[in-house]
Amino acid sequence: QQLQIGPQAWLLRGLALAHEAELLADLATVLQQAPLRHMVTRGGRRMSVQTSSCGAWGWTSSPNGYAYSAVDPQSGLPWPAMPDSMRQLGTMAAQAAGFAGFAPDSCLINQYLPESKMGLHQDRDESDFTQPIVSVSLGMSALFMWGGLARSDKVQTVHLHHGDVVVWGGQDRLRFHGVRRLLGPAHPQLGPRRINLTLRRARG
Ligand code: MD5
Ligand code: FE
Repeated sequence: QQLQIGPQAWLLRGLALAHEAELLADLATVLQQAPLRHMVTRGGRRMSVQTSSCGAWGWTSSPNGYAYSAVDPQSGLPWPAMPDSMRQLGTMAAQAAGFAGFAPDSCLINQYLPESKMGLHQDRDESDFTQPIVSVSLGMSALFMWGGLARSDKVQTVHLHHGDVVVWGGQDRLRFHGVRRLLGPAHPQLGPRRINLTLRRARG
């Protein structure tokens, strides 16, 4: 099932379900090498979401600002390689939404617990806004906020469930968005949490 949520944004319901077992196994391997941690925002506040990354570039946040880094600042080591399961799902989902040739070089992993949320923001730390972003939801459902190009624009709410994939690019690439809260029961496999994989082209 495909739902168009903007001129160049698509919600691909359940697209990740066929790859669930491999995604979850690969995720566990990545998180053993680069554990989830609370980063601190530019404003000095601890994020309620826990994050890690894999791929050539990982998104980092600190009071010095937001940046893509080739190394995990916590270990000093390169981020774990991006598993094929994540890379291929990103390329395939982008293709299905009309963005052929998407080759992600970064996968941000966000873990939400029932009390976590993510305020309204734009993703603008990447070097090329013509590249789309692919988001994969796993675990508990979430109430997602989907706004416009100005922070004050009206916000739509979208429910995201385990296995849903969202692709947004083109004129929708810089929309404000966030996660208001988690919804419903704990997930049978993942428990009382939600994991979001955000596949991006960070550089070049
Ligand atoms: C998440 N993550 O669920 C969210 C949403 C982030 C982040 O926003 O920067 O780590 S992934 C989001 C998403 C879905 C659909 C549209 C848009 C973003 N968007 O218009 O930007 O952890
Ligand atoms: Fe975002």
